[in-house]
Amino acid sequence: MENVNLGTYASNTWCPGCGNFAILNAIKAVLKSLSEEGISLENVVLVSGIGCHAKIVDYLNVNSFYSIHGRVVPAAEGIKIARSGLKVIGFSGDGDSYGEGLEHLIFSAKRDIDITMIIHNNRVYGLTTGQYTPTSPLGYRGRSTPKGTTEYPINPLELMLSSGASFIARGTSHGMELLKKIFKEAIMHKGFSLVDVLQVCVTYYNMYEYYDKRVYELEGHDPADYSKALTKIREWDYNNDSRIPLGVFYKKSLATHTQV
Ligand SMILES: Cc1ncc(C[n+]2csc(CCOP(=O)(O)OP(=O)(O)O)c2C)c(N)n1
Ligand code: SF4
Ligand SMILES: [Mg+2]
Repeated sequence: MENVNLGTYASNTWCPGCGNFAILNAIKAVLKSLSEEGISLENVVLVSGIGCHAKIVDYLNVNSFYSIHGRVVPAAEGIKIARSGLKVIGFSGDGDSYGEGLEHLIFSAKRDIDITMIIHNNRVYGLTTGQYTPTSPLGYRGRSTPKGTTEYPINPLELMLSSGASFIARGTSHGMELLKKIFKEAIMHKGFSLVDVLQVCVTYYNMYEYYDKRVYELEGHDPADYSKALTKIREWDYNNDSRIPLGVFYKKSLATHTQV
């Protein structure tokens, strides 16, 4: 077994309490367990965008590519197409992939490219100090919307389902065990997988209490059933005050673009 040392020399500059720590710790645990199961970490490549989330690649001693804003998907796709044996994991933000890079996400899902996208969805532009994003709720007050947004958020999981994504899941930064389980399943899935993480930004949009009151894990849900996946994905639309389901909403097996 290879000697797994995932730490790096970079000092961590995330705010204390930031939900990014949960994602970092969960992915570290998953990479260690993949290595123990015989998947060499030399065959794993991480890709990130631009934002607070993107620093995650600085904190992991694994081959990585720090890309530009909104372009995690094309960088990840390029790596996967050139070296189909690699496991490629993209870390992106809600601004990064649901905003500027949205078209890439849609077509990668449509083509079912065998990559994993982990979205640090804090529903705010964290790095640029609190502007609203495509998943901020109606009325969100931030630096660019002091009187509150006048737009409804998109439901990114509904968009991914209709675009053809073959694995769709959601976790939160207060649920490490679930994150580990979902990340591993997403990485092992053959095809395009997306995990939306409700990652709390304690500095610009602290939603811990709001989420803690509403989240629950899916039970007895059949992820192979498209209609049921759609119903569960629509239960919470990133704006209403309903309960928030977590877990794997949808999973299907296809011959992927890189296999045909
Ligand atoms: C092409 C381009 N457009 C805009 C920016 C400015 N910018 C840097 S980070 C960022 C937002 C990041 O938000 P998000 O992706 O949600 O990441 P977070 O900081 O919340 O993790 C923006 C707009 C940029 N660096 N490059
Ligand atoms: S600004 Fe928000 S997302 Fe960025 S490090 Fe701080 S708490 Fe985390
Ligand atoms: Mg963000």
